[in-house]
Amino acid sequence: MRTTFEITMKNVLVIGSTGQIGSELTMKIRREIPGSTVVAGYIPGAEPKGELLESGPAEIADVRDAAALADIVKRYRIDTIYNLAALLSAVAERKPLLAWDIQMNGLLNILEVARENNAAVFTPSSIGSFGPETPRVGTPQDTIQRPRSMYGVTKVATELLSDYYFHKYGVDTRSVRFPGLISNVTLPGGGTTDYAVEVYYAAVKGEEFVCPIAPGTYMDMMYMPDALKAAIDLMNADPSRLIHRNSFNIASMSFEPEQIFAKIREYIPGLRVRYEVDPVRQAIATSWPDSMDDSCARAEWDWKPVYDMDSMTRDMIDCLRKRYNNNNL
Ligand code: AKB
Repeated sequence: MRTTFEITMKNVLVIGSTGQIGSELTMKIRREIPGSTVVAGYIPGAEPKGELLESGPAEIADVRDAAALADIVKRYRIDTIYNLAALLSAVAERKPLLAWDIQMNGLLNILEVARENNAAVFTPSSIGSFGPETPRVGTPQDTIQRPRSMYGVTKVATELLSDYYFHKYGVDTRSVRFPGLISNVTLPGGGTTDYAVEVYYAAVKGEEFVCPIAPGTYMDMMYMPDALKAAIDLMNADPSRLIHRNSFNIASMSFEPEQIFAKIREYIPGLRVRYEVDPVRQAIATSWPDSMDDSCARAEWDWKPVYDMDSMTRDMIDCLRKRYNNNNL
């Protein structure tokens, strides 16, 4: 168990390195943590390409294959595992057994390999870990968690199992509850909050956006650079200051569809939107908090977001326009 405060992240395995978070997290650690080796873990069919492939090692790392995980962790002397393998909320509702298999059996494999090899583990939780009985506004760090979606069930169980491995075996597990993440490198797939990413792509391409979430539905959202900072800062935080571990509320902005569309129209006035509400996504969104209280993360590891809706929107449009002009959108 890590007991002293030091930046121990050196040999890192990112599982799910080609996904929305993984593709950017892998590159950020490779660039910013000197002397680090970051193994890009992927599953067949989602191979790393370009800079992600060329800038460091890559290995097939299916969370359901315990022997393969153990082999990678031993071969690269991995000290930190980012476990980003998951089916997002809307897909998990369509494939609940697969979601359970990846999110729970996969997590158990990772925690076991971490226990045997003294590695730290970051497995994200989500606003999806809350449910309709949770206080909606200023959702506290410690409160009712009775989600109705399979995604939420696996996220609560992830928090509990990760805490169990910390208390019972001393495995250094840490986690944040991510809001909907907005990014311009890799699209999310199958989440309830995806609309807040997709609308930027439609706006920059000049296409009509069909919104699956009803106006007036508030959810916590965050710009990817803040999410990556959280994932790295928490794993480097002084463990003696951590009262909580799995999992910290983190927040930066909360909005409903009309508010983000109005913000985008300040920069792209021609944005066209039509609503076609998806009942599955809407039911999930309605059961999630409107806005989380992240005071414990601020107090225990100095969490502080940089971006608000305006600075995020300017950066999103700028980055996506560059990609569009290079025929890369
Ligand atoms: C989803 O919408 O499923 C995810 C999440 C909030 O965890 N983006």
